[in-house]
Amino acid sequence: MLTADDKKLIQQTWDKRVGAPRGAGGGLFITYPQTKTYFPHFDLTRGSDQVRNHGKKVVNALTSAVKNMDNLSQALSELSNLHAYNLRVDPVNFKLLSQCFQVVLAVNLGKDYTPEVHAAFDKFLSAVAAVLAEKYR
Ligand code: ZNH
Repeated sequence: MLTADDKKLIQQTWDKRVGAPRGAGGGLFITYPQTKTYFPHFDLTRGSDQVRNHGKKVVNALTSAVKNMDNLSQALSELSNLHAYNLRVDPVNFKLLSQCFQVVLAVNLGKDYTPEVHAAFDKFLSAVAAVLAEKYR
């Protein structure tokens, strides 16, 4: 469960616009190349239009998740359908992405990446991943 303090930290960090989520996508493809198999139709060259557009969509989705932390299932319900029924992304990949996200966050925040920030994002990203994966069977 996200505490009130967790939520505040996430909101504050998010508002600083650290650009973490987009770096995380690139990190995902480099660190876990198997994740590229979900994007056979993409030009995965760093900074390609497709990669940038996709990054923007994911960031927008996460921004709306940050704004709706008390209501994640509802806020992400369409995305949940998409990932479960259409894309069929193996849920393990959500963990990998969260990992990359934390690394980029740490690099961007430097000393502001406190254990509290780390823990809050861990919970938040797990909650997002749980919603995206809740319709799998
Ligand atoms: Zn995902 C898509 C979000 C994870 C894979 N995604 C997508 C989108 C969004 C998202 C917003 C768009 C939609 C539309 O268009 O409508 N994701 C997301 C999030 C997350 C994710 C938030 C977490 C956190 N994904 C993921 C992973 C993977 C994926 C991990 C694998 C690896 N996605 C995907 C795909 C797609 C998507 C494949 C489709 C693309 C195209 O465009 O085609």
